[in-house]
Amino acid sequence: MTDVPESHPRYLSLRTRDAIVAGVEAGVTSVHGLIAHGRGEAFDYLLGERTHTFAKTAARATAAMLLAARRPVLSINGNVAALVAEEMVRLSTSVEAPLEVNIFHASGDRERAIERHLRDSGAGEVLMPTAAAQLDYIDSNRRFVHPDGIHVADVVFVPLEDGDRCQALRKMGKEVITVDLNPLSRTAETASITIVDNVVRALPLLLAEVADLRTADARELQGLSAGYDNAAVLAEAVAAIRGGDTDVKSGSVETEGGGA
Ligand code: PTJ
Repeated sequence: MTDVPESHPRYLSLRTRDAIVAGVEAGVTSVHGLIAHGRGEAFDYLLGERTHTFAKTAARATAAMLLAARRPVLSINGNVAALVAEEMVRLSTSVEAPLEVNIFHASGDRERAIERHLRDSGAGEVLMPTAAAQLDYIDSNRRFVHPDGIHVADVVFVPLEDGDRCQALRKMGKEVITVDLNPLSRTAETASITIVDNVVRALPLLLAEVADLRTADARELQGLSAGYDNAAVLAEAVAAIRGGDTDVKSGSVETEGGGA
């Protein structure tokens, strides 16, 4: 782990890097995950390493959609397991959605390491990929799913996703929710809801939104997700990156992160 002091302006960013490196060393995260993380860091830097209003809007719609879903499933890859395993386990309990391991870079050893890591983080049952159930419209390793999980889900939460599976899941008629710091990615554009924020900030925010909506009735939940406009949220994120930061005018939600 880094010996950078807490007073360092990039402390949180460096701690998050440590978590990804530890994930690779533990066999949980792919080495490709380091590259994906670096790309995420670049976008986070451009966003000021803080949660914007558009991310809060998307997180609230996500909470509503997950709570209203008939069969929600939370998909876990190597980066998500390294960064937010405990938060994903808590989300699984609070929205009653199973956790399912699903990775892009094929490795049975890594799938089992992710499963162990989730259990060490408090998970009960963890659904694993099978050859028995496969997604349509996709050829990568992500097509292998669990017959009682992603295969039959109506809503799939897929943080840090690659575009192919997101498109395949949408073609199969499922709602897809993602967390992606890049508002221009195929995943961001294809998903039903995109939370443009660092997953380490987005998960605590999402858990708080779920707690807040826990007592909402079905009509309120339905209204929140039906009234959500992903294209508008992505346009606000792109504007923030280009310097037309809407939060500067309307007041920011949260200021956590290393700062530049
Ligand atoms: O464990 P595996 O084999 O499933 O692999 C997982 C990765 C993430 C390596 C794989 O899905 C992949 O290659 O993803 P991509 O296509 O690089 O896309 C990852 C997206 O997540 C990119 O748009 C990044 O900007 C974004 N991203 C990276 N780190 C974060 C992030 N978004 C939010 N929070 C982050 N910490």
